[in-house]
Amino acid sequence: MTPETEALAYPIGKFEMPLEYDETQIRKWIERIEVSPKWYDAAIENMDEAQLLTPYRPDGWTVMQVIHHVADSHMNAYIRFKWALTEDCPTIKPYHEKQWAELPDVFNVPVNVSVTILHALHRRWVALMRDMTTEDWKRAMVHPEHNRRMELWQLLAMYAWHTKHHFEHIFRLRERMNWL
Ligand code: NI
Repeated sequence: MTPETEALAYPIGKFEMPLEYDETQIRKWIERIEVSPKWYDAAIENMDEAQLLTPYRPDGWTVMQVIHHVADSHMNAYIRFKWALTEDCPTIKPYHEKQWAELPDVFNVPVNVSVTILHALHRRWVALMRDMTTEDWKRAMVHPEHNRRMELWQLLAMYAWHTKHHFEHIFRLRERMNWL
C-alpha cells in the first residue's frame, strides 16, 4: 500500500488495542456505538445510485458495500457478546467479510435497510452493554484463527473504532468528491 492508499484505507489509523480501561472509557465507547447509526444516516443522505457505487478508495469497497459490511460485522459482534455473556469463554465463529460483501443481497438491497438494521441492532447492543457489570466486561471469547483470548471490553473498544473507521471512509469520500 502506498502512503496515500494507506491514509484512505485507515482514515483514523489502524486499530490499536488499549492496554487498560476504566468505567469512563467504557461509557465513551458505548456512546459511540449508540450515536453512530445517526452518523451513517448523514453519511448516505441524498446519495444517488452512482455515488453509492463509488469505491471509497481505489480497489476498495463501494459505499454500498461498506454500509452493508458494517451491518454484517456488527450483527456478528452482537452475537459474540451474547455468546461470551452466556458461555464459558466460547470459541467464536469467524466469517469471510470480503466474501460476505460480494453476496447478492449486498447488491440487491438498498443501503438504508442496513442503516435501519444498525439503528435497531445498536439499540439492543447498547441496552445489553449498559447493564453489564465489572465482571461481565472481563468475560472472554477465543478467536480460533489466532487462538487469541479476547475480553468483552476489548471487543467493545474494537467496535467503537470500527464504527468510526467505516463512517470516515464514506464521510471523507463525500468531502473529497464535494458531495456535501
Ligand atoms: Ni470492517
